[in-house]
Amino acid sequence: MRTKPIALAALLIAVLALSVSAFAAAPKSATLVVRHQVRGCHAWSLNGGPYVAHQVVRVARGGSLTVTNNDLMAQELVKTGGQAMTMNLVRQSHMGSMPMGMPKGMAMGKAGPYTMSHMGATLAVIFPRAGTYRFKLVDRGDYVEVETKGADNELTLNVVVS
Ligand SMILES: [Cu+2]
Repeated sequence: MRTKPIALAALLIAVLALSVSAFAAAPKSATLVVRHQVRGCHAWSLNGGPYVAHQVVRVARGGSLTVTNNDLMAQELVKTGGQAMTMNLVRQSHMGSMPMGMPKGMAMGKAGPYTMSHMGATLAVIFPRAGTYRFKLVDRGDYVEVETKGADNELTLNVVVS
């Protein structure tokens, strides 16, 4: 049987679609930066984008997300859904020599070992499995008294790993 031109066209479209999806593969890494602001106290930016309260991040399986805390308070990234992944504090060396001492409101009993507890503290999260992961950022206490306007933002994050 002779292949009809329409079938060839469909095949061509399928091949094109495949190559397009290959180009659109999830990136190997992403970067979030947390900053302090008067309204809402804090917000975060994905890969240099706008500062907002909720972020959706896409990374490839085995990829990593780096979170840097430039807020005026300690912050802890807490997982609220999804499979196991690994966290590592990659910049926490100022911990012992932090001039302002431990954050005033920081409850060490509550704060986990991966709390980013100084300005510039950076956390690396690695996602070995595909799926959707949910996180929230939990305020673990100000380094100094901070005045803000309005209710504090609740920072939330979905990471889609494919
Ligand atoms: Cu803040």
